[in-house]
Amino acid sequence: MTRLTTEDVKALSDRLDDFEAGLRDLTGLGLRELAMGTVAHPPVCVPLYGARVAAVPVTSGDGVIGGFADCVVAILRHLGCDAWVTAQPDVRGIQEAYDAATDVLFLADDHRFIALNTRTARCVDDDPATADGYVTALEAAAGSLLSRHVLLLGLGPVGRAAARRLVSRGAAVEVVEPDGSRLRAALDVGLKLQPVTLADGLSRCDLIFDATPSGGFIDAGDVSSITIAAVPGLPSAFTPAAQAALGARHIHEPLAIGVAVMAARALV
Ligand code: 2YC
Ligand code: MG
Repeated sequence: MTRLTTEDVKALSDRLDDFEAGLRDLTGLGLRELAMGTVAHPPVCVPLYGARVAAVPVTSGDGVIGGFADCVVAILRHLGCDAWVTAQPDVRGIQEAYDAATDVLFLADDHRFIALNTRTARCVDDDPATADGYVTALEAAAGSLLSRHVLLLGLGPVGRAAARRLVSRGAAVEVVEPDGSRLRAALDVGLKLQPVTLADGLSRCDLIFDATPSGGFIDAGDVSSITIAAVPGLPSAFTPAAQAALGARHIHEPLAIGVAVMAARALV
């Protein structure tokens, strides 16, 4: 999992509206609709408006990322939640949130980013939420994934969740994963995936899902006017030239889609 920087989260807080406008142009969905369309098919109405949600800073490990909890709250308020950052971090912050009759807590350490519903005791993890949300965006942009070839890059926690979701949405998934043990693990659990080389995959697939922590290895010459890329991976696999060629068809940001799906999944 790539550790976000203060620059990453600040940039997102500043461009949340622009990102959502581009997403809506490409997919017809705003963050709320995308989140609801991810937690249920057909989409259900989730009580996001006015939900009391607290982001609790966590100081363990590499410590607090400046602006991280504020960015989570900015996304939640964008969804209509009554959200705030607790004054205290860690356990004091959790206690503060409970004393304030909070519905959902968001907190992250170096290993996990979760949302906890204080009433239903539901615990939602960021990795599958991010993966599923980006598959929803790719499907909405493409119209359908039924029998469409999708090139999946990476079988880490987000990539594995995306593989499950892509297969469940009817896609023919071609995968690039240099780590043989990760590839075998995915195939052993019966996931219908076609291992390919990057070159073969790029030559056959117009739909690409980047779930890798590595960046800048797909250039403008590898994409076309019909390529659509869902890129939760940080940094993006696409070079700046490729990103420019893709424009809004390069769906990429560090937190918004994951947090939106986590909130909907925690409150549904
Ligand atoms: O500010 C804080 O509370 C820190 N403890 C937060 C650490 C988050 C570490 N994880 C990441 O940077 C992200 C995840 C949110 C998703 C991918 N990497
Ligand atoms: Mg990447």
